[in-house]
Amino acid sequence: PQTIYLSDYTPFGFVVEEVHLTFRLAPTSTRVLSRIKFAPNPDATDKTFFLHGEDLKLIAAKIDGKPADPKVTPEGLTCPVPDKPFVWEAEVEISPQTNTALEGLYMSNGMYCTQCEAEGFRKITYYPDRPDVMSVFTVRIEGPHPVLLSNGNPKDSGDGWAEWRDPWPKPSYLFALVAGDLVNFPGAFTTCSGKDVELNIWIRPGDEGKCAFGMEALKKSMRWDEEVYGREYDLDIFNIVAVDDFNMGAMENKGLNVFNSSAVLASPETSTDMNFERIEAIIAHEYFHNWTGNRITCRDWFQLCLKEGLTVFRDSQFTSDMRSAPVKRISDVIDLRGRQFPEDQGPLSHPVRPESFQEINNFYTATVYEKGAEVIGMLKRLVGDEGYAEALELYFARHDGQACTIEDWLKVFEDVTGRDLTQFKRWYSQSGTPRLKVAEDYSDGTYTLTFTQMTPPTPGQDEKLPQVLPIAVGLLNPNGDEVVKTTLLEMTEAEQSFEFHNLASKPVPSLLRGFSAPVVLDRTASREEQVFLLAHDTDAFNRWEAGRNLARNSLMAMVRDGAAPDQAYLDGLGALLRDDDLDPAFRALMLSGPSQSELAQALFEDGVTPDPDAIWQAKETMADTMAATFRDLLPKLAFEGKVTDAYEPNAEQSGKRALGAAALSLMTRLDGGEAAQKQFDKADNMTLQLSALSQLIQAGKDAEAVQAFHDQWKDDRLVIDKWFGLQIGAAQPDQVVDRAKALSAHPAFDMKNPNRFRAVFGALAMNHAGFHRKDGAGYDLLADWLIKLDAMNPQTTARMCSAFQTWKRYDTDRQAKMKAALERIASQPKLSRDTTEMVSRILG
Ligand code: HT7
Ligand code: ZN
Repeated sequence: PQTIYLSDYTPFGFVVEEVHLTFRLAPTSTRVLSRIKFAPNPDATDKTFFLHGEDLKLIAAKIDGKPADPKVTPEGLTCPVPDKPFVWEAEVEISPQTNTALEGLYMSNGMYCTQCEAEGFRKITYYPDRPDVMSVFTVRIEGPHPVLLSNGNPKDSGDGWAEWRDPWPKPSYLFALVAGDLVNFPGAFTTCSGKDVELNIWIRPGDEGKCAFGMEALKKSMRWDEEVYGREYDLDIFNIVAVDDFNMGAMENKGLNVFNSSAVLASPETSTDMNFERIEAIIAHEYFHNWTGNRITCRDWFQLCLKEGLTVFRDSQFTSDMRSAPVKRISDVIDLRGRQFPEDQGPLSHPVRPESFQEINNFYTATVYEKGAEVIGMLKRLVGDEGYAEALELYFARHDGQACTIEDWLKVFEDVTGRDLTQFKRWYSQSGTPRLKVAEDYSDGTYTLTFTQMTPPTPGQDEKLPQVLPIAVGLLNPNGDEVVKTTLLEMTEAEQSFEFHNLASKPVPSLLRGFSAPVVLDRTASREEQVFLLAHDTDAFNRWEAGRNLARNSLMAMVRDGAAPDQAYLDGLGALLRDDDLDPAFRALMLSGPSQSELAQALFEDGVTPDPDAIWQAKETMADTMAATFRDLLPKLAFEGKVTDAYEPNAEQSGKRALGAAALSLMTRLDGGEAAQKQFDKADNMTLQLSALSQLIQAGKDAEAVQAFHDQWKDDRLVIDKWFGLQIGAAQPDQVVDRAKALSAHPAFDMKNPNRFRAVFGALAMNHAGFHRKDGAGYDLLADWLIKLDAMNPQTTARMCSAFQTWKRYDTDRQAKMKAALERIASQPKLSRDTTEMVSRILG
């Protein structure tokens, strides 16, 4: 496959002044007629008229009304064109029904829908399918469907047809079309300047009861973007459509967002608190793209973090405002360490702004999204809230309607603050997670912190230069008082010292507060110090971090040396759990402990080959010990989960239920599932029902409950996804592979549906000890199914290959088995470009 380089960017030779599209819908023979006004681009030197196009049957092509003479290849066409403005017309035929890749125009449950980001529009018609070509679109849809939708505002409609016009110039990746037998859940919003906007969530009949939460989330997002970023909505209508078959969470098409149904539909009976929170965040994310992505888009796909990092950062701010800021920060860091760190520390490591790719779909990664958002968080810390607000104002004013680069983005910050961001820009070009070492000294009232930063080599980048690290630090005196409030240290050198004067005694440092930079803090703080911070730190994040460090160190010692669980950790944790003034959600997070995968990585970095079975056993022992230690406390905490008010998916109630679930999980170890069974029988919402089912599965007391759950929910596809996933995710390691095999033979398993495929095989890959079974059966099973899926859906297959990205962590036997599985995938004769690239990068 061809490699594309950032350094090769050149502008397209033509501007597109106007696009008219007509769709004559038919499942296997949709006709797409395009009429596009092109004009020579004065800023371009290469004047080749190349239009992307894939899997298209060209019926006719004309230039200025006369037959054209295009040369067609599998990637597109070239054609001689006049050296002046001209009109290109083409008619192509496509087959949405057989499009199982879910890119371009495809069908899901009889409904037509599109997914064009990143390069799906070229599967709809011939077009310069690149984000820097922006144009206004008019779309006519013809088909026997009650609902015919596209971007922008409705223009006209009649029996079996509808026309839409989007007045805002956009790149082709934001194009969308939906047609089908849908019903709407309506809403309305009046913008800050008094414009009325019609809102709709379009769904399959029967899903009307699952839209109210999404609609409220949309309105809250619209208001928040006005209030916090001064961004007003810019069309008469905003449509959201729920689709069952979808490769990712959702898509921000202008005025017509398309959502995976799991990312928008929710009801208390069928959705968990976590589902509600995720839905609120995704709706906000897609809505925020209207300004950060759509009005200001990316010049090329290397700049993806320009829209994604910023929009993730904005949706995190939104969630922090709607819910608890510390809990959101802790959850984001758990997610970053769980998904982005392994990526950045393994063979798939790439810069936030990559410099080359074969398949852009493989770069919608945790690095581009989550590390991209962290980089913006650091920038905001460095320039301050006011500087950030001013820079964003300038960004919107200067670049509205443009396709931009990271250079444009950083320039607004430089112009507003007068800072030189040359060194900061390394965050966009250097891959890998920096490691930060700390040494301390105290003499004559002066406390000195000396930091050393080092980023290990990553693929293609052997040498690393020092990066700008904003390090938020607070100092506590030995009786727990904060003697230095949170202070931002700006580290720019490989080694740098910072002094604090006039301290009566040696303080205890609270470092990297709020996780102020996405680094690994390599510090062997004493156990006493961690216990002290767990009890006293005023920074909620670092308080949690101290507990997490204690838990991790204890678990590592258990795996490595067969040590017993650390009593000091359990004592400190117990004190927090008993503190009713602390947010239950925070206490639930304190109870959760590091994941098996995180422990595997930590052991690996410590020079110990991680043994998944030993890690699993250590976690079990720790949980058993916690259950015994907190025996008296658990019923009270579990009781917190039984909120007496009517169910609300708000932060307060969901925090109590999260603490209740954590307590129930420990109680199950003591009562063999009695309390869980009671909760399961009585549950009147999915959060309680699912947490109880999870405990019953873990306790091996699940036969009846699993059947009852299935019978109750067999007609609800989103709940049945949970049913598939939980039986594998919560299973004992030795049962995981067999269960995944059995469930993949279940009549309701449908590999064409990404949600269902991920429910089974995503759960297999996520069950650490089950997937890494010594005999390699987990690896073989996943490889078998990825090979099958690749022929249908390369995008989802390639993403799921990342289950193998940590293969070099493990013992030689497991390494050999994982390598063999990867090589077997790689050797498939017709493997997609997506999967080929992923597997070869993982193999290195
Ligand atoms: N901008 C979107 C990214 C995306 C996508 C979404 C659905 C299916 C395939 C996709 N490829 C890329 C989603 C977002 O970040 O908001
Ligand atoms: Zn996004």
